[in-house]
Amino acid sequence: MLSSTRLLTLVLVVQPGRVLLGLKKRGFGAGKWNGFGGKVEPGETIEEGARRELLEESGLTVDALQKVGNITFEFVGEPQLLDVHVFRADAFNGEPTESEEMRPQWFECDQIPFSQMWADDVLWFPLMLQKKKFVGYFKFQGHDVILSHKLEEVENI
Ligand code: 8OG
Repeated sequence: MLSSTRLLTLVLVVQPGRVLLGLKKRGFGAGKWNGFGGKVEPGETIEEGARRELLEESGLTVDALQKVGNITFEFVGEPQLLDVHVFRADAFNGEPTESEEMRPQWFECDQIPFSQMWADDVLWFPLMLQKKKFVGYFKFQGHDVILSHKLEEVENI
């Protein structure tokens, strides 16, 4: 039975022709390349949580964060849904720096390592890179298989 929802953030730092990803070194999604993010803590807004996790995991701060997506994940057999708020930043301050959780690396937009990323990412990264907004729902069996999904572009998020 689904009982609760966990609020998470995900930030993609994008520059013309390239995107910054981090290799997750431990915990949920270890071994996968991903944007930077994590749980929203009590007392902070979703955007504050996104900025905090970005700084903790990559060493970067950003002036503006654009909300680009909202994705709900269900994992069969797990009671908690994940509600992931996806942001894009087109400018940053600082130098990408390895943290205990992430090893950052720039990827050309035509060389994004989708085979080493969450299976849903190949479906929505193109929208994010085109600055399109989207809402998605993905039902996973384990961490690699998508049983069903919905993904739609939206005007506002
Ligand atoms: O705190 P923790 O590292 O466990 O947070 C999980 C991070 O992973 C958070 O930034 C949200 C992100 N995330 C998921 N599922 C997926 C997914 O399917 N694709 C991508 N790109 N990120 C995901 O939880």
